[in-house]
Amino acid sequence: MTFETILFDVSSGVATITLNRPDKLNAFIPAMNHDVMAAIRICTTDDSIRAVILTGAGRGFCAGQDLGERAAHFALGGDPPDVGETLDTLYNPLVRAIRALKKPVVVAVNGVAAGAGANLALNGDIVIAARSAKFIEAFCKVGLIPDVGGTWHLPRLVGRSRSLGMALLGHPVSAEQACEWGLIWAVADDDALITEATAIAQQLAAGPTKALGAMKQAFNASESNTLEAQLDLERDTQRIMGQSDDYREGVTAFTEKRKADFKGR
Ligand code: T3D
Repeated sequence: MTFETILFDVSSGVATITLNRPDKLNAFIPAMNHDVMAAIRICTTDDSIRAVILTGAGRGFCAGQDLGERAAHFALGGDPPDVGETLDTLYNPLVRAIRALKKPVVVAVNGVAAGAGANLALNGDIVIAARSAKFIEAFCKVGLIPDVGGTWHLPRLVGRSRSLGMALLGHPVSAEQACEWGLIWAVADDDALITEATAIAQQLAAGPTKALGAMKQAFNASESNTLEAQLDLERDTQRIMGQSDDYREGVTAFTEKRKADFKGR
């Protein structure tokens, strides 16, 4: 399948989605929302894909919504757009799809991540950023609030004071600062980012896919569950995992002192 605004490649069980509007720092136009959504659908249904990388082409990861499109609309005397509708139809489905995908998503933040671009990145399961990358909650500069899950993820990841500081001031946060705060998993040298992200994704793609997907679901559920409810969920999920081929293989490989050969079943 070919796309207009992204690159999509599958190799050794890893699908790589590359946002591809480098001249605009990969800012989102509706076609890009649709393309990313279609790529995630493929990742959902294709059993040969067992991990996903999301990254950007050129020097930026993603500069959020394409403001050029909005500016052109205002310049023509257009009525204010229904931005809520944009979120409902274009961005929120992406957040839901990434979180619901029962395969790990590695986000490789190759450069600046601003506005919706920053918050899209935070929906990844493992976020690794190039040392030169920065995260900007740019919404305050255009009279909006953080969206694409930002008001949900930020306080959970870095606490109220840091998330409000980022949102109210819109200051760039460096990759190293982001990592120190716990906003992201790791920082890589710029020229090593894709190699390191690919190594992580390949490790994940060779893992027990059902268990990794179930881990995502369990951690998602923990965000709103009581401990009692979570203990029940762990029991029920573990009961299912215990029936998987990969559990049998993992235990057998341990006793045979060899590396497990997980098939994702
Ligand atoms: O529908 C809705 O509106 C709701 C959804 C809203 C979600 C949002 O994302 S709101 C926030 C939108 N994003 C921003 O406010 C960020 C805007 N961009 C910037 O502040 C800066 O570009 C950056 C800090 C990200 C990077 O700065 P810098 O100096 O490294 O690059 P630059 O020169 O500003 O940008 C390079 C090019 O990309 C430039 O194009 P040109 O002049 O060379 O033709 C610039 O206009 C373009 N670009 C960057 N961001 C956007 C963009 N074009 C359209 N939309 C953008 N968001």
